[in-house]
Amino acid sequence: MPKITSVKARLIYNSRGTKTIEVDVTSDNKFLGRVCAPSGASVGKHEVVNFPDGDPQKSFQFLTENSEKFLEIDSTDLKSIHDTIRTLDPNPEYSKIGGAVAFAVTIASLDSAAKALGEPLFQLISKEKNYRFPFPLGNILGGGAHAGPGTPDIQEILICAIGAKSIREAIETNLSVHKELRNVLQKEDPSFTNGRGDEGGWAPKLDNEKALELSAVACENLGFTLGKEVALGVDFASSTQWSEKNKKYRYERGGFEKSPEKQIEFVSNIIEKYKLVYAEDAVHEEAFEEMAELTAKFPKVLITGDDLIVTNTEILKNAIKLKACNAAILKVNQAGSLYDALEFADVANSNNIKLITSHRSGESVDSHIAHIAIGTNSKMIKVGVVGGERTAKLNELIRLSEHDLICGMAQI
Ligand code: 2PG
Ligand code: MG
Repeated sequence: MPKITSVKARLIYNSRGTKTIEVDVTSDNKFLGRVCAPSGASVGKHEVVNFPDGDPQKSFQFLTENSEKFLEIDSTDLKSIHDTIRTLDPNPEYSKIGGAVAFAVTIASLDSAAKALGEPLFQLISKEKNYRFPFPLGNILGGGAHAGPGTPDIQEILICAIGAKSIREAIETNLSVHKELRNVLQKEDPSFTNGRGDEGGWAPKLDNEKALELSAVACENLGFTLGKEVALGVDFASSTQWSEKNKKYRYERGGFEKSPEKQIEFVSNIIEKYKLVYAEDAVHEEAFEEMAELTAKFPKVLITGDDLIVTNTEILKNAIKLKACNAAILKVNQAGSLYDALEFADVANSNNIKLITSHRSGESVDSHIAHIAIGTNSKMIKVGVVGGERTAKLNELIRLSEHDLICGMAQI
């Protein structure tokens, strides 16, 4: 079995130009696994700590001082690597070492192991040996915490080529809708600058309703029927709007407020009108009962928890008990280590909760989440449509289509 012979950290920059940590794990002095930690802008309250006191330098220093603790560990042995991190930092929130380090060290170790064994990473991650491609779920229009003033309050309008028969067709369809949406936006507003949000979705000066309407027009212009070849999804990221003090959702850009009951009505109308296949964080991160109401009302829509569940196994178990969602986002860095995230995936998969492996808004050109999505049996991969750090993941999926181990698209 391959043995870890070195662990080295460095500080580099993510797609937002913010400092982050990259970790190199080498096995047998020659097999390099390299992983850069991503970071979110709309961060869930119960996510682990990304960096101690928000400072990447502290993570860098801590890992550099303790790097020899990982030497000689079998790099395929995710549990031992996780346990070593846990010995260094037993805090559930990874507040000493930083979740970013737990993320990078565990994935880089497996990446290095995959190279040593000559096997793709997804195979090392997977328990079942039944591989399928997740449907790419791509941000075509951004607002909220991912774009500037004048853009919609809703964080993301997403496209998913639900009728695609291959991963390439799914990617090309998403690209065509993203492109057509630019034409539609330019027609609507000739002064539109083609500006884009953090994840590559267009960032026009539009209200929520108009943004959804024009996204639907782009699909229709290409001859697609919503709900057939393609479907729209929305990440409402509702915690951004929620005011705990006023017990209301405040849509500052739209200039209106909604009570929790009205929020359900607002979201339900959007789901029905635009035939959404996917609705993420439609209510705020602690509104499990309201999520349960939506899950019961829309059994065919992926009612998804992101900030609500934060890739936390205990929170997921509670959500399952309350029937608060039928789908969950998997972001490894919300949980910390890959070991934590795979434990989460197991619970989700054995309870019929559909997984959506996701990027963060601050990303690197790493493509490991393509493997993590396949290895965790995710039905979708939320990854953006354009932008180097987004296409890196999509292009890896295309490379993986050369493997005859993966049999077709997932069943949503
Ligand atoms: C989200 C993510 C990714 P962030 O809210 O789902 O789209 O955004 O990484 O900013 O949390
Ligand atoms: Mg989200």
